[in-house]
Amino acid sequence: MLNRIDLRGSRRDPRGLLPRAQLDVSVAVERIRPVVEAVHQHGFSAIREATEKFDGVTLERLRVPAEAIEAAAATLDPDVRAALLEVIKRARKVHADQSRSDTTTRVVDGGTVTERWIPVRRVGLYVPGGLAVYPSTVVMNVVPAQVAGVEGLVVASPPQATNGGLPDSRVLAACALLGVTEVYAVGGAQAIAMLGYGADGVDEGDRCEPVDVITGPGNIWVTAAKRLLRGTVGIDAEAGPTEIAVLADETADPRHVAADLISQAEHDPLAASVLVTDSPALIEAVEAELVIQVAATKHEERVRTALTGEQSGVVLVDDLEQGLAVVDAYAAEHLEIQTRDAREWAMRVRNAGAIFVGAWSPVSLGDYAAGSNHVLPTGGCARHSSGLSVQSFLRGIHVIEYDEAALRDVAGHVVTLADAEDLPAHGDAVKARFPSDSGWRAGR
Ligand code: HSO
Ligand code: ZN
Repeated sequence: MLNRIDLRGSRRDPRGLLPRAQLDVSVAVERIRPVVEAVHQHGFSAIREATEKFDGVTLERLRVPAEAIEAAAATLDPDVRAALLEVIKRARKVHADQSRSDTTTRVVDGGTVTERWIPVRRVGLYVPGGLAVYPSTVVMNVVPAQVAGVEGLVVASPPQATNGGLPDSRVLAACALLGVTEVYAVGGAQAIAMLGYGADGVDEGDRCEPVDVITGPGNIWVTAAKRLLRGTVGIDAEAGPTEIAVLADETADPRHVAADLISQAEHDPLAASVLVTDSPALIEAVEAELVIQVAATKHEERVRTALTGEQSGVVLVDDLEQGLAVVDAYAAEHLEIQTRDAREWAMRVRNAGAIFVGAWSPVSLGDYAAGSNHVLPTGGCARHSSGLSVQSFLRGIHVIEYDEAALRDVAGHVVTLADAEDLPAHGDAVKARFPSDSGWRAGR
């Protein structure tokens, strides 16, 4: 079922040889530019028009009424409620440990640099609709923002024709459980534009103030809109279709490997499932399992499309050393290590959104209940970006405070460097404070 790539004996850089869909966000950016511009200029009427066109819903107002959020919480299935409360608890535990405290460095006597960590004032969290509904994503976005101390938390999620034009009721219930009351029934590029520029709805209480940061996953239109708005607002890493890579040796259980590959393929026909192994026997066993398990899975068609797509495949390597180089080059959103001495191999990985170690830590655990965050960099962005965390919602500000003696002490170096850069006015700004002093060079 999976494409096969045999890298045994190859010494080439594996980067260009691995399966990965070529998603061209820049084409999507041009397609959604008119929508974003229309929302910027016309606000509600443009949002309404786009929502009619893309979601088949006629919006009466932007904001979801408080009663609708409360009603969603009240009618939530008790098992789903219990599960959400447990995962909120676990996520809070992990994210609380990411809190930053201010640090003050005494550089010299009378000279300090303090780093203050200040939360972003207002954040827009995008929760996708589409093929599935994602109350878990509400948790993964809201928890780190709350731990960071963000005051204004806003959720936007597409309206569902099947829910009276409101976002999915499980998404609304998750908002209620987390104490989020500002929710907008807007999806797609129009939601990102609304969050970035703000928009007036039908009355006083229906206004969306612009946010400072937008986070959360979404389809290619959402990603394109985030790229367009970047700069106007901060955004988290661009999210593409979900990915799982499994680094496995002959000790891995093929039933588990197959199930895990299928689990992420379930998200999207464009999802990527990649197995990297040094064991031809494991490949055959996993393929046999895939035949059985794919036929029995609920979203068979979507899963089959994802697994047989160019973005998925199995990579055969000489040994785990080469396998490690391959998974590092791939930089998967999710990487499972199903090998002997899994923890040791995991410790050597440099590039991955999140790493799942050993037989008992499947990606599905992290998707919901490990306490870790599931908003992770895709498409190789794990080489340079991290998943969502408390840090995503904080800014570190340096506060510099020197007294007269400490400034005088270093003034010569400032003047020297200012002269070296041919920016003498920089040096003059220091000299002006010491009019009776002269001979500002060489450390004086
Ligand atoms: N695997 C997805 C997250 C998710 N899975 C939500 C299920 N629900 C991206 O990390
Ligand atoms: Zn998932």
